[in-house]
Parts: sequence; C-alpha cells; structure tokens
Amino acid sequence: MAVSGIAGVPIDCSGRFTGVERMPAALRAAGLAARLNLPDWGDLPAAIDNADRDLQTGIIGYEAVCTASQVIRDGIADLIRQKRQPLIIGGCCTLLIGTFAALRAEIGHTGLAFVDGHLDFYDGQSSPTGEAADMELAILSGIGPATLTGLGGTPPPLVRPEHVVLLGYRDGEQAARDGAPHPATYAPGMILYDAQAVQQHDPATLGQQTAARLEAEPGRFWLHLDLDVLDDTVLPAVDYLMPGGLDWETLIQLARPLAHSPTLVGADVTIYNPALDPDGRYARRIVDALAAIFS
Ligand SMILES: [Mn+2]
Repeated sequence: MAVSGIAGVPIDCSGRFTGVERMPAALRAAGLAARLNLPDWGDLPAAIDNADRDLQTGIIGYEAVCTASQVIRDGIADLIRQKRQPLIIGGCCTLLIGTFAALRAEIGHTGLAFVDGHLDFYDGQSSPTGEAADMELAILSGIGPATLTGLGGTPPPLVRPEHVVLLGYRDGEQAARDGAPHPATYAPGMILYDAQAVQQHDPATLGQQTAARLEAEPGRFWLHLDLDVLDDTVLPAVDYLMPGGLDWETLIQLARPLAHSPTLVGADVTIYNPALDPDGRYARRIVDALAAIFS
C-alpha cells in the first residue's frame, strides 16, 4: 500500500539551521497534504542545534545527532505501532538512522530503496564536512559510533547490505578520492546503480524490479528519496550542487512502482532547502512530483 499520512522531521545536520530544517513547513505551505489527500501528523520534535565537529567521532553536533535520532526512532516507532505508513518530510538524510532503528526494533529486518545523489557512506574521518548526512548509510551498515549503529537495540547493522538497493548516486569517484569506505568493500551484497546506470535503464522497469526484489527478501522495505538525486539544473534548491543527475520524469517513473508496492512500510523525502527558493517555485514542483509518485 502507499503511504497513509505525512510527518515532518525538521533537522539540518550542519547544526546551523541553514534552511533544510524548514523543508516540512515549506512543503506544507505549498499544499502537500491536500495534494496527496493525506492527513498531516505534524512534526517530530527533533533538532540538531550544535555546529561543533566532535573530535572523537568526526560528526558535527554528535550528541545532538544522537538525541535527535532517538526522538525520530521513538516517533516513528509510535507511528508503526499505530499501523501507519508515514511519508516523512525531512530535513536531511540523518533521519534514516532513527527511522531504521524504529523499523529494526518494531518489525525486524526491512529493506531500503535508497534513491540519492550520494553514497552517504563516509565515516567521521573521511567526511569533508562532518555532517551526519554524509554518513547515514555507513552508520546503517554498522560503520560509525556504537550509540548510532546500535540505536535499534540490536547488534549492528540496522539494515543488511543485501537488503539495500542504491539508485542514482554520482559521487563514487569523489568519495573514493576522499578516502571514504565503499559499499562494494564494506557492505558487499548491496545492489549499486549509479546515476548513469539508472539512466541506461527504463526507469519504471528498474523501479518495478527493485520493488520485486525487496518484496521477495526481506519482504518489506522503506523508500528513501534524497532530492539531490535530481540534476542541479532541474532542482538547484539544494546545498551541494552536482551535475549529471536525473530529470523529474525519470525520478517519478523510477519511484512510483516503489511507492505503490504492497510491502512498502514508509518513505522519506529530504534535502530541499527553502532558503534557496525565494519564490517557492521549487516547493510547488516538488509537491507536483510527490503527488505523481505517491497518489
Ligand atoms: Mn543523501
């Protein structure tokens, strides 16, 4: 089934409140709930309010990231217990840590369709920024501080590599130059389609095949949509611009079969920055795209 309501997670892992934390408010103002014909369950009370990079872990606002991740975990666990399938509006990709802690604790192993312009597989040392949204897929895979990798109350990883399909990343070479761990080495079994590979497929077929794979094993999955998977010319209202991304129609065709899988447990959309969208045109375009994907 598709998602059954929306909830916001207004976090920005720079710790500086540079705009991404206002994404839920901006999409609400652009009419998201009405366009999707879904109830709005409000925001989870999470914030990352410390911009200092922790020396030990290499993560900005480490204690705040841990606290926010616990709040997100508990909030999403509540939604799951109420048999809801949330569409979570970020905020940044850091929200996946609390999300998968909740999924792991409440319903067990859950797959991940990870549609993102980046691998998000840095560790605290190799990340140029120290932002947790560089690292969340590594943390889900068991690479990172134990407080986060064990947030579900079970031994890491929060998601098994063979239950993850990456779709659309285009920073593989940059991440390697920075010395980041690579999923192919540290999480063998993950299925990797970079942006070029996605563009060489029929996107709807690739979306269907990915859904079928995760429906078979582990039998349920979460859909992650980082909007920086889009080309920087079609969505410039993101913090880290990068050419070579998808166009709107490719994203919609790819994501729609995943969003409508009977085994979808929820989804999130992240990283649009309203501070870079003064007249709100991109908020309206995102609402249109989410309506095309989820309605
Ligand atoms: Mn991301």
